[in-house]
Amino acid sequence: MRRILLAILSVFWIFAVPNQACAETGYDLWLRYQPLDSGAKERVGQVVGGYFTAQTHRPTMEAAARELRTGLSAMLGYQIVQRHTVQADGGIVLGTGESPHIAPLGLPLASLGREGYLLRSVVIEGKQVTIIAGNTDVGVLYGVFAFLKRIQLGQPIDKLDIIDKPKLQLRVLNHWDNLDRHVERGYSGWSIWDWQKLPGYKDPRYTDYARANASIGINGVVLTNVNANAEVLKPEWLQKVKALAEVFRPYGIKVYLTARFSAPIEIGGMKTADPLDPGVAAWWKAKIDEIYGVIPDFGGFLVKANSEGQPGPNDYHRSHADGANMFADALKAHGGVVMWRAFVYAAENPEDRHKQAYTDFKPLDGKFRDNVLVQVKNGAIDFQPREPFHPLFGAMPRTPLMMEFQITKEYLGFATHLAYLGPMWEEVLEADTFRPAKGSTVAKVIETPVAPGAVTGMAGVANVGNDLNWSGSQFDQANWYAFGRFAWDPDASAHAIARDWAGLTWGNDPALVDPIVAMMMGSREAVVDYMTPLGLTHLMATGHHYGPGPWVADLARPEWNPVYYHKADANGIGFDRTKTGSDALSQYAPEVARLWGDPKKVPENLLLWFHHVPWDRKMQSGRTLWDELVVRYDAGVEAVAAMQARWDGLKDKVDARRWSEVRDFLAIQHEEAKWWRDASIAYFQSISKRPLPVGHAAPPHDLEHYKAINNRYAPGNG
Ligand code: GCW
Repeated sequence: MRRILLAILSVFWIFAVPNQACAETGYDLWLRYQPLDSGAKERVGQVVGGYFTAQTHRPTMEAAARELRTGLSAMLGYQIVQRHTVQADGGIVLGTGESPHIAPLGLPLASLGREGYLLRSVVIEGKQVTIIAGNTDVGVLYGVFAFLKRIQLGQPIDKLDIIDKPKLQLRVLNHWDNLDRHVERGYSGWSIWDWQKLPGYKDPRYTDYARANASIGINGVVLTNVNANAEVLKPEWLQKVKALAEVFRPYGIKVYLTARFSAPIEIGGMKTADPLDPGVAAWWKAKIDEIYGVIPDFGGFLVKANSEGQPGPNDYHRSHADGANMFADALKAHGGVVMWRAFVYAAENPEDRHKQAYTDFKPLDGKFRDNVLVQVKNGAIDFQPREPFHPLFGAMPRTPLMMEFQITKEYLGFATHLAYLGPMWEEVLEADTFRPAKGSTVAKVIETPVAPGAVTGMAGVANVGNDLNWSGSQFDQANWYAFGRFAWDPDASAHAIARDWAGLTWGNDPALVDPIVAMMMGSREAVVDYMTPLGLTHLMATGHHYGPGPWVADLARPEWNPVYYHKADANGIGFDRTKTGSDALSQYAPEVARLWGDPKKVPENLLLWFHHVPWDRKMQSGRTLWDELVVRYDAGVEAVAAMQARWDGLKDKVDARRWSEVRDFLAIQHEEAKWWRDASIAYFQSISKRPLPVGHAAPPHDLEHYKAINNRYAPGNG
């Protein structure tokens, strides 16, 4: 009888839910829960008769149960329901160690920490049962997502014995969202925070956002731009923040805000924001107490100070530590943290921009309170397609350093260029700092607490907006996904993450996953090749950074000009950062400095980052540097054409709407890759005065044509 009923139900299901395969938009991200094929349905159905938890009426446990119900029901085609006893017919048992059904099993929960989970197949009273357990409800929620992911990826679920836990404590998205919903460096529409309708209306999208984050372990969200607006700290805005916090709380996500350093002046009516002024400290303490009165689990502040015009402690001749510690002292009582950014470079400072953050922060090691994390961008300049790792990693052994990656692709072609950032992040995380010794990779540096119990973390500048597909393109979702996975495990593999994402997002067929993963894995290098090959950097157009501008030389501050970075002249090209130049290399461990300081040993992909090199220098390929540069530009363009060809081959395997969107975006990327190649070659040739190597076509226009292109309305400008 039950089977007949289920069969009827599943027919109903098919008609009730429009066939998503025809009309997917990308809204469902990697949580698509597509119907399983009949074999998988049978196998999974045997394991998941229903689910049981003794711990009801707890918001996070309910979120976990809801996700399980939604996911399994959609994949199996019939409703999965909650059982009232564990023995009903096997199935899934959710709970923490205190749950009466889990406690007696003697599971190794102690090793899971606060957020880890365990998936284990056991037999209870002759019935096969799957345990999804954690020490906290959030651990259970993460376990549910892991379990659902296994099913989506067609992995076995009948003999489970899995334990997993995050290696970093704070796994945080940084939204550069302004209060008017404009997103700085946002290429996916407006901010998803509809401030004007908050707190009255909580868009259901906030819940889907929280689900997506929780599914990859993200546990914190900074709601506001680091170029901060003090208004958000006013009481009426805190009510809006509170409403978001309430939506996120069941998903284990805390909210954070950016603190504008001059807020005591701007909204507090004070004359100064000097961090050592007792009145200023008291103002912040009162403000922080007020925030916790509204949002008891508020996470803390992210601060950009004395950088790009933002106010900060240096305005009062105080150090970054003085500034950070003032916040830290007030947050400490509530368990909050300060994420203090090391992205500083000062106007009027003639020092190589590469060196300035290290110069400022290294002497402050050991001077920060223990609830301060110094948040360091992956490289010393600014989220470029390729940068060597930031010299601060490993150089501040007494200070928690938090990695900051940029998920939104400010310098990698915005939303339309397919660039999977996994390999870029992996490259940085795997890099050996040699501090204190060989093997101290950047991943190790950020994973290892500086003292027992000290805080650790990773931040990602979000690429989420109100576009239907969240991230501006289908493939940019992969970067959000990968960020979560690396924040959970900085030693993860970009390739394995790409495989998971492709399987979840496009379907599990290897005929689909293999070519998609191949596209993804080569995509970032393609961007490097057509934008900034061989260690070149920051050659983007002014302000919006959309398209090439290597010729730009007229901006107020030297380090805003591309010519500052490439230093091309009649003799050669590249930035000398050895002893004969800016000596930025001396900020790295001697082993690293020796390797990168030797033009014969430095990897060619960083050559021009560290060396000014003659145009005729012989490269590993046997070509001259000039010829090699041209070859790289063309390789980048060809790599995009190859992605187009691969994607064309997948037409019958991908739902029509998403397929066409990707096809069109790849066509845009191909045009823009050519634009980058042509404009760059036209410009550098005007300096190198060398002919193009045989077989490489001259740019179709003269240099003036490329210089005249003006995209002043490109999105996301600061
Ligand atoms: O990359 C630069 C961006 C700015 C940004 C800044 C930062 C938020 O161009 O838009 O400001 O970095 O990271 O603070």
